[in-house]
Amino acid sequence: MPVALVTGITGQDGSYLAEMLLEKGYDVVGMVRRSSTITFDRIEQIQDKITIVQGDLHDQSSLVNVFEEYKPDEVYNLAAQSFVPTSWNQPVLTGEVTALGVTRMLDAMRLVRPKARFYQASSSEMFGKVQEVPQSESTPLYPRSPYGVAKVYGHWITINYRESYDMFAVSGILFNHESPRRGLEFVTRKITNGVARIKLGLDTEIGLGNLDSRRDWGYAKDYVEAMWLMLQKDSPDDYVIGTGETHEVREFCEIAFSYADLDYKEFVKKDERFFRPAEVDLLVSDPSKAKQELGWEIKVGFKELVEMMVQADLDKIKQKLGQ
Ligand code: NAP
Ligand code: F7E
Repeated sequence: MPVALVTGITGQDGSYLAEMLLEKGYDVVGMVRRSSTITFDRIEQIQDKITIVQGDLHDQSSLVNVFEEYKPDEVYNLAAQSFVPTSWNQPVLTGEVTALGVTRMLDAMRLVRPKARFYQASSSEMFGKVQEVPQSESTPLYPRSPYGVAKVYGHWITINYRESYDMFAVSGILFNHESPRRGLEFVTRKITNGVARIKLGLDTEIGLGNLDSRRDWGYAKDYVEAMWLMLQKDSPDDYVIGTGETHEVREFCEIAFSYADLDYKEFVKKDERFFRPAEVDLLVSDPSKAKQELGWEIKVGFKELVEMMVQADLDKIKQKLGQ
């Protein structure tokens, strides 16, 4: 059985990717960092089917050890400090993990498993102040946060290792993708969880920042399929992955609240704390290369995604309340 190493397996994408790889017959090795409390909520259901190994993107020797011990055929580098606002408060940590962490992974692979295939989780945040609409693989990069800057580094070091050492190393430039497993601080899950809490009488409002910004939101489960497809190609290349549609945060609110028969205008309050020092106003992908070369397309559309997330939060909270 081929062996896949997944960093960031406890995160949203890592959990969906691991499930998909198990279905495809891989031995899945998930790298987790040590913490005083276990953060395995998203992988509870597959814990006995995967191998969990400790390692940290800060620590080179831990990465080399993982490569030596498990000899992966495919490596999915999903671990990162991934929350944009935190990147202004912790810019150096963000650079260490989200930028230099990629080099540590690539270098461990170069030394131990140079023939393995490497996937880097690049991001539409690299387009930032967009230079072109829609954004494709050739759109110039203009990041607007320390997170975006760190991802640009990770993106280019992946290309550099491919070109310098002839390694099979690729980047997926993924636009925002969400799910019921999304972290609670990201705007989509903050809204859907808030709607469920308001509907069930636990809260009376949600404080949000910029409702005007526009994002290209898709379903995370569709996006992990694209990661795998990129590593099955004959030759390595980078791909934009998104829906090709863009929606305002306000529109997300409208659909989420109306699914619960509520009017968002009554419950969404402006909160200055959630505005950013520099904003990414508009993201919209051109995923035509992925469609043509990978045969990849979304299965879940925007409205279905929003409603799925609200319903999942309603179910989760009702279960907790014993309803
Ligand atoms: P996520 O839910 O925030 O997961 C991040 C993962 O990284 C977690 O498993 C976390 O572990 C791990 N991690 C953080 N610091 C680490 C370190 N120093 N060493 C080892 N592991 C560490 O992120 P996601 O939404 O699944 O995204 C996956 C990747 O895709 C990230 O690189 C993200 O930047 C990128 N991306 C995401 C999107 C999106 O819309 N979701 C779009 C484009 C790119 P803990 O559980 O211990 O915190
Ligand atoms: O913000 C606005 C905020 O934090 C989306 C990460 O996965 O996708 C994600 O980054 C928009 C922004 O995601 C609130 O100003 C308004 O314009 O959900 P978000 P993000 O910053 O787009 C990219 C592709 C990644 O790579 C990242 O890892 O929503 N917004 N009010 C708010 N955002 C938050 N978080 N909270 C608010 O209250």
